[in-house]
Amino acid sequence: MTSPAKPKPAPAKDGAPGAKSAAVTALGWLHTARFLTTAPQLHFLPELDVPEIAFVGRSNAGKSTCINTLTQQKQLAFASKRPGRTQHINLFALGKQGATDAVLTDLPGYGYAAVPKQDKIRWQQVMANYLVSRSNLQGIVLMCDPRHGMTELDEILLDVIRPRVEEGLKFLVILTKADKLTRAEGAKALSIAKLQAGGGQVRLFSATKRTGLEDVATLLWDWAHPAGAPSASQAVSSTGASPDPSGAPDALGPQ
Ligand SMILES: Nc1nc2c(ncn2[C@@H]2O[C@H](COP(=O)(O)OP(=O)(O)OP(=O)(O)O)[C@@H](O)[C@H]2O)c(=O)[nH]1
Ligand SMILES: [Mg+2]
Repeated sequence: MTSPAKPKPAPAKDGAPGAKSAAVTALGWLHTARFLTTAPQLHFLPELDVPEIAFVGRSNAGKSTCINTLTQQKQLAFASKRPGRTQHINLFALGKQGATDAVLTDLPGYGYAAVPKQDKIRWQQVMANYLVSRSNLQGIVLMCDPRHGMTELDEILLDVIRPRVEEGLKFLVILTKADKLTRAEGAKALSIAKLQAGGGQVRLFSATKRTGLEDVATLLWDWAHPAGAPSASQAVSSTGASPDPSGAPDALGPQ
């Protein structure tokens, strides 16, 4: 008996014939994103058993903008010129309605100078706990503005997640705002970040020019649909954390 076929993007190599259709599948999947829930603290997050992909990085690096670009939605995640815009952990469900097969997590950024030191420390602990203990975490996307390079706080984060990456957690460094770099600066930033990423992948990305969009989308699709994994489950609805079928935010809404 054959198992039901699952949409599988062909292997994505830039320029390869399958890359385009893989990206179309991946972008279509990402476009299904809808607000799931928001939590001020870790223990308010629903337990889920679908793969979760977290976006982390310094405040203002472009995490929320990247999520909006990947999902092709203008205001799914709140982005702002003012650092510190995202202050809660916001979850977005992916997959056809009623068959959520993955979740994207937009985390508040770290390193925002105006935040009191105590709050910074508290947040670093919350985030470290999340990254270390979230059992359905499948991958981490570290957003980094290549004009600033990897900062001390990024290095701390790398140390926190290293054991999980060694155990198979997927890891991608996105060098954001690539539109602000010349081609040579981009190439240099890429090779430096590859040295620092310790086994993770690195991509240049621009929300304004859509640089790297198809490649990153395909990568995330592959993370969430590893070969041999069971097909999309009803896991989210079974936890009672089912998204509103209308796709509308709940009373709290993302922060
Ligand atoms: N030029 C350019 N600007 C970008 C890009 N991505 C994000 N930005 C801008 O960077 C600023 C911060 O973007 P956000 O997406 O809010 O950053 P964030 O990492 O979510 O910030 P916090 O929520 O504070 O952690 C906004 O003004 C965005 O328009 C990009 O690819 N190119
Ligand atoms: Mg944000």
